[in-house]
Amino acid sequence: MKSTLIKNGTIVTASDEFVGDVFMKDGKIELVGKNLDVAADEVVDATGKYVMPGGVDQHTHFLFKMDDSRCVGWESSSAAVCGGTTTVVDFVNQEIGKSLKTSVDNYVRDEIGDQACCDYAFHTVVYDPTDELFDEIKHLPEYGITSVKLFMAYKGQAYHMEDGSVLRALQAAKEAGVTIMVHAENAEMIATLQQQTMDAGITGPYGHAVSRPPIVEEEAVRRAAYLAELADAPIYIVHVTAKGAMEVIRDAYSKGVKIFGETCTHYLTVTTDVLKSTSPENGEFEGAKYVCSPALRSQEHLDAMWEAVKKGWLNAISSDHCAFNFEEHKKRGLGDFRKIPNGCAGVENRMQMVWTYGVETGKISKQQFVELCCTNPAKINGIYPQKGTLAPGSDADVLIYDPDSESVISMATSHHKTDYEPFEGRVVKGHPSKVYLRGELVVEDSQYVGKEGTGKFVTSKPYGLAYQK
Ligand code: DUC
Ligand code: ZN
Ligand code: ZN
Repeated sequence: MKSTLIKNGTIVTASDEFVGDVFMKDGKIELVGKNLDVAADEVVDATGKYVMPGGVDQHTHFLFKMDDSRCVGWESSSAAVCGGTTTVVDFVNQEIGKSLKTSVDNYVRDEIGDQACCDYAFHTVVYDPTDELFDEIKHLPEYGITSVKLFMAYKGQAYHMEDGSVLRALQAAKEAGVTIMVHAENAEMIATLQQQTMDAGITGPYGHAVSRPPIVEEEAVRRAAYLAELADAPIYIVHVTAKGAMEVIRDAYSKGVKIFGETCTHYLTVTTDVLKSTSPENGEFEGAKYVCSPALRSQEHLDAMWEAVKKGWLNAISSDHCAFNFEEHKKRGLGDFRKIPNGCAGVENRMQMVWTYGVETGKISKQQFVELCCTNPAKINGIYPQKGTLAPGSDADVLIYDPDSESVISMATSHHKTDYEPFEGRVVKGHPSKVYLRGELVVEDSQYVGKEGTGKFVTSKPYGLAYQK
């Protein structure tokens, strides 16, 4: 395999920033330093650009089903690398009646096949909480998988889990260094509020936010913290959106509970108002484009999320990419917001959005950007330092980011393969000038130039960051 020397870029890691060079060979980073004097097959001038680790997005659903809708799958995985994300940690849903291992094997064969454009690790999602399942959790690291997600939300869906299942999962997981993740919203409160919201005549997309106020998240996060304390096991709260929920995590952690959490791009950059948006073609149903769970919040909560990522109270930013289409999927909820499938595309936009609205505005430093979007997600999922950093021996996953350009997010240029873009019209500063995946150039000027199927499975190791309190 060929060698590449990236010269004179501003190298940014979670702890460093300097003008220097990166030398990569045979898919690995060999040297990072100043004025490297080494022969390479190719020399790339990165003057004026930032050279960073490829992004790690620890929260994507390239397969998610809600009622009869299923989101766009791996055929759109070039979107990840085009946005600077070289590794995703994707959710594999347990097939009812089957083991996690079989579910993963089927997923790799039937859903990924030879389509992966980015590398991938997995979390498994519990659908069938049997004795065998809890036993299998202890063996997951043998398959290179070290995290399991349970949904506390979604009453009536197969994946909704009771507290007892969360507790049993925590108890099993800690025996093997597996990290339990939860989608924390109170399912009972939501179901009741949904009915009341419908009865009050609020049937459109805004009803989604009305029936999922911040307190339903705060309550479930508090319960999750108690469950983790009871099990004396780490717990990771995915997609934190609400100020109160974040404060529960912050305060429980400082009390000694091993509780951690992430937030997502949209919970930092989009307010709940969009659920009320209208358009000539879709009328008040336009807001369905922004239905995701938890619901989008007011500016006060967005500000709290920025403070939390800056201060380290939340330690990662993910996309929660779950790419439902508008015409085929979202429209199933016309007249009843409960039937709008929850989720939006976003894997392509995460790094540009966080850079623009976080780094460019001074809310977070460049080092924090790398920490939140690359390094911490790799550490949480046991794939660091193979992924998430620029260091000798790491995979040569490199993002060369040109900070000077300005562009507008638009469906016309997106790789999500959806029929709308949730961040449509947002102006972003900078773009991926080049992206390397294990030393191979896969993106040039935000365009995919790689070969589908080059993405590979990454083995996660147990006892990730959540165990290292
Ligand atoms: N929330 C979403 O918005 N989409 C996927 C699943 C979830 O919990
Ligand atoms: Zn979720
Ligand atoms: Zn999700």
